[in-house]
Amino acid sequence: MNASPDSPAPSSLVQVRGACPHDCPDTCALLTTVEGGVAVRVAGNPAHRHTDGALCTKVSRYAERTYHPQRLRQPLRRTGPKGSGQFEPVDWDTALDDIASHLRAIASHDPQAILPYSYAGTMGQVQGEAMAARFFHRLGASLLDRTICASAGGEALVQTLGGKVGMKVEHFADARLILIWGSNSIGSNLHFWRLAQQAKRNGARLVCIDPRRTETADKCHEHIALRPGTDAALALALMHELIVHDWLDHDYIERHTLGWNALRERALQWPPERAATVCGVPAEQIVALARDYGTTRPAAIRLNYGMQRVRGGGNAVRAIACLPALVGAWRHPSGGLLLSASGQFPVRRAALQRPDLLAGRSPRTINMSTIGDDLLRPASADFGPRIEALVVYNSNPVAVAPESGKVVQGFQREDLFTVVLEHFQTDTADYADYILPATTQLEHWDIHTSYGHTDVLLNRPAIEPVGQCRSNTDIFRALAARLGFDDPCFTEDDLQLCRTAFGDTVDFQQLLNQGFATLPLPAAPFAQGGFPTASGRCEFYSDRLAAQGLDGLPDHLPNFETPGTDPRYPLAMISPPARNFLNSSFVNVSSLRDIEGEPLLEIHADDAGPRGIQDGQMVRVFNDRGEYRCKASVSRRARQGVVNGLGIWWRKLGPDGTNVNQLTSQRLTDMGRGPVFYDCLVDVAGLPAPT
Ligand SMILES: Nc1nc2c(c(=O)[nH]1)N[C@H]1C(S)=C(S)[C@@H](COP(=O)(O)OP(=O)(O)OC[C@H]3O[C@@H](n4cnc5c(=O)[nH]c(N)nc54)[C@H](O)[C@@H]3O)O[C@H]1N2
Ligand SMILES: Nc1nc2c(c(=O)[nH]1)N[C@H]1C(S)=C(S)[C@@H](COP(=O)(O)OP(=O)(O)OC[C@H]3O[C@@H](n4cnc5c(=O)[nH]c(N)nc54)[C@H](O)[C@@H]3O)O[C@H]1N2
Ligand SMILES: [Mo]
Repeated sequence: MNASPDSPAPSSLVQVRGACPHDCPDTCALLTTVEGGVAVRVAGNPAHRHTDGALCTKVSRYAERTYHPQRLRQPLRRTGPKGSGQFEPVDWDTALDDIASHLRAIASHDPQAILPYSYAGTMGQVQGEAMAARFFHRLGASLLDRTICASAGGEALVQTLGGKVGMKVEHFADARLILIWGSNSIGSNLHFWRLAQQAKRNGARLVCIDPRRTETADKCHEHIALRPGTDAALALALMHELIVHDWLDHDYIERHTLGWNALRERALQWPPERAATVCGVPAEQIVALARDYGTTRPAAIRLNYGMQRVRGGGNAVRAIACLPALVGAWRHPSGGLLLSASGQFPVRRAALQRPDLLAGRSPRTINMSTIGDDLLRPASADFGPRIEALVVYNSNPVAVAPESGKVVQGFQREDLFTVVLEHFQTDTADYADYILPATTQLEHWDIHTSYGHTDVLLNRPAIEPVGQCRSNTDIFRALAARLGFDDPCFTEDDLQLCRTAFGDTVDFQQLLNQGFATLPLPAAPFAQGGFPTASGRCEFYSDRLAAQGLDGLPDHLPNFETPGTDPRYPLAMISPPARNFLNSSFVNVSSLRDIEGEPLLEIHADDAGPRGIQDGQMVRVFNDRGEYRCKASVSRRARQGVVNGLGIWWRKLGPDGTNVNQLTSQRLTDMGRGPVFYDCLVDVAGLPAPT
């Protein structure tokens, strides 16, 4: 069976090149084996250097997910009360006609009462915000501020380096020191971890900076288990040591940075002993890390998003992003920092999303991270109209948005008209008036950027849509036709949209032939400075932040909810993802759920002991926002004073119909208006064993 990619073989066995659609820095190249029209195997494409033929456990189960017995196969209309999950099948015309007439009626008085709600269920440029954005722009619907994941760190990076730019990931393999900062690479960035291991084999030292003793921390030479939300204090103390020991690259600082004197003054206020108290780690560990960082060349930082989900998340990312310039690490291809590479891709967003269809209207913007409060808000001069209709695609807000008690209350409103485009009847779909069955990545075209490498990937459909499923684009085209939107852009097909995404900047023929194309980028992007900031320098001090009334220099901002400030809730809770789930995706795939077992709260023996909590006991985790029940794991993965509520379970698959977001708050980060999932105080109590 020697099938060649994309071409039928005699046995009707074909291999189709694709791209993993999931929200993960790795964006793998896929090779799907199709036999008689059925996808029998989804594997990594060995021809793609970064994927190297290997997939994570989750996505190697993508065929199981695609043909899952509970996959939605036809449109459904609600028959029971909101949230009851009772639906009846209807045909597409009935569903689309009725949805169009509801939207038309609302738009006739104020289209801003309609809100799209989407995130990165697929990261595709086409099935994400292309036809959907055109549709909502033409309608004049409210705009959505897509903040739920990365906006604090993203904004911080823009304010410091000038964009979501940084090291090329492949060069990590040649670094001598790698700080893995706020990331569980083995769980969430596996293909980077491969490079880090290569570096380790070549003698590099790996340091993991994370409150949780993750699988990644286990495999690094050192683990710095700081308290959540204290990363800026650590970074400032590292700067203090770089200054007092003169481990600085004065020439680089002089030529390529802005605000050095001011930053120097700030950092000198952070001796290691002060940071040690804030971070809850020994001062000697900070001093030793500073020595390593100041004296090892090349030194690379793999920053990720885990550390920005707190009040001061933007400031923390800014403080860390200053470090490579101080030691001149950028001079070397294997020195510097990588948080996100997404700013490197020349995506033609305006051509895809067509904001010109707003035709001079400027609708209000709703922040997706405060959807709980916003659904409950009445009309007012400040807020504008009450939200009357919600169209959800590529997201599961009832499970993933903070303070789910409020989110559920909002979705429960009988006067809210909700449409959900989905693969499965998720927690969110339970609250829909209509559920529309959507295609998966095996069934549609798409084109992909990445935030962890710098290749463009094309995804070809491998199989026909399952059941009556239709792609997101197709559904929005059909709604546009019903609403009489006659701009020719509403009839473009998905392959045209794939071509539009990059225009001439990427060789589309190469994408068709090979499935991926590498962006031509320099090896050491800032070796000679040239940061994409207004000043062309790495901006330690930011005029733009100062003009917004913020501190122009990075500083440590304590969490909103700092342990010790409320005696009722002495424990800090973070809620990073369980390794075998992808946010709330895959929770319903049995083979993966079986590995995770059940919702867990990791707790340190010193915190479990006084509460009488035994390993494996059911516990109640609670604060003023709510209560969540799960199983305690008395574990060395938790540091003292911090509990880890692994996410993100479907509420309805948890023991009490809630998940960890029942406890998280809707407060926002210092920059980027992002959520503060890991800035959350709780207490925990054991529950009696069921008799
Ligand atoms: N398997 C798997 N992979 C995923 C995902 C998933 O759900 N599952 N999600 C994907 C998505 S949407 C994203 S955005 C990326 C995220 O990618 P990462 O940001 O790398 O996410 P995590 O691996 O969860 O790493 C976050 C780590 O930060 C730690 N952390 C929490 N608070 C702090 C803090 O205050 N300071 C520091 N230094 N560390 C802290 C957590 O314990 C956790 O280990 O991963 C993607 N990949
Ligand atoms: N407590 C806590 N909460 C968190 C986080 C945390 O660490 N802790 N992490 C946060 C982060 S980083 C993120 S990114 C968000 C993630 O939030 P979401 O982006 O909502 O991610 P998922 O939960 O994976 O839900 C995506 C949904 O999109 C659907 N989908 C996938 N592809 C398609 C498609 O082609 N068409 C349609 N119509 N649907 C599709 C999937 O079936 C899935 O149900 O959650 C955030 N919430
Ligand atoms: Mo995310």
